[in-house]
Amino acid sequence: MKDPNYYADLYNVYGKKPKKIRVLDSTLREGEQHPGVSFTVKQRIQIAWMLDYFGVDQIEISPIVSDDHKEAVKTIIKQGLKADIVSHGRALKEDIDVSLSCDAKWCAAYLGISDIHLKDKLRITRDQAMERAVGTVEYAKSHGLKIRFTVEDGSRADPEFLLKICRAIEEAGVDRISVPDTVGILRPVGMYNFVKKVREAVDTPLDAHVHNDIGFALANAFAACDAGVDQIHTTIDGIGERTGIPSLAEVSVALTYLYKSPNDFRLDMLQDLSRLIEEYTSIRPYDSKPIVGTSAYKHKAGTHLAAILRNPAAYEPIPPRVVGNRRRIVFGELAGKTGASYLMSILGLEKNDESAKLVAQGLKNLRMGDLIELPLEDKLEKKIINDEKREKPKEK
Ligand code: HCA
Ligand code: CU
Repeated sequence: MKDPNYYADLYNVYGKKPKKIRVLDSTLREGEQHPGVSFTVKQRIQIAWMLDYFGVDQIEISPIVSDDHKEAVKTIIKQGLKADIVSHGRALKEDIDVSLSCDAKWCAAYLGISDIHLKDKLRITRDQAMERAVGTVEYAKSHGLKIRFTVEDGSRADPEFLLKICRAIEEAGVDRISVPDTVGILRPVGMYNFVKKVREAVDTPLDAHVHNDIGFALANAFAACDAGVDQIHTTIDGIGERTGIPSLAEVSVALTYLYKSPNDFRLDMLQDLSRLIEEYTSIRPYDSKPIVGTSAYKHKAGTHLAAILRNPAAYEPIPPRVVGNRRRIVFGELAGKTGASYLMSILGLEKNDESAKLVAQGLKNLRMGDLIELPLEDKLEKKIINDEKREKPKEK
């Protein structure tokens, strides 16, 4: 038999050559903008280490928020991590100075360019915005910094002005441009068209920063890749301003399995990363959250149990261990004959078709919904668990 995902894979990569898409994680910047999130300096350092070990390409953090943040940025930069540390601030010389004082090599500057941002937030004209954008890039470059420029609210800006500003900052030497859908108003094809316009106007590498206000963030991030972006912004569990941005788990798994992007992610850290955020913020991911949710690998209906007990791939796109999750089966009124017979075998009861049928009927008659949940490891997982046990030093 072919790999269970063989034909689906053919649809996914249809005529496309996989290209490498990078990840910038902004848990320490966008993530801290989520209501109720505020990390300590130590927590920020630990999160940065873990993100680096996981394999993201860039880690974004803002030193301009508070002295505390500045201290974290300085310390994280000193660690010499593999990922670039991107010091985020407004498109102002004074913010670039803060990044310089942290010894940053990379900075990011954002400036609202839609009419509403210019008029009602910044209270400046388009000409003044243009001057500020170019001035900021030139200032950063003249101080030896690499700079990403974010045309904030770009999806709602006049395309003519958007392209004019992109061309001008490219001329000034910008290293990357972030094309954001700041209020999450685009649908995937809209995001594609938006990015395509910018892609055709400039050669600078592009970042996709997309918000999830209507639930399209993940789809829009990948539509942006199809249009020429080569870096996606994420946060752990997707936390961020309002409804946040795409989650690191979903993006990294999609890149690896659906897009075949050659990244080097330690996907088995994903659930631990999610748990870490839960511990530091008391924000609990909802149980059906893809990849990391507690229900992401639970199987319940009798027909599903029957298949899973023979081959879990029947109802799983990717094995749970690969992403640090665990498979569980739920026994209750939906368990069916196969489920009941499995339950009987682990309870050490002699089973036959007739008694399994009776137990299944009994579970239904109880009308108590789910009764118990059990972990279900496959052969390979059992082997790994046993090896792990063996590796542990014996206690005296
Ligand atoms: C913000 C706005 C921003 C910036 C994105 C970026 C957005 O909160 O500063 O710098 O790429 O959504 O536009 O998060
Ligand atoms: Cu944002």
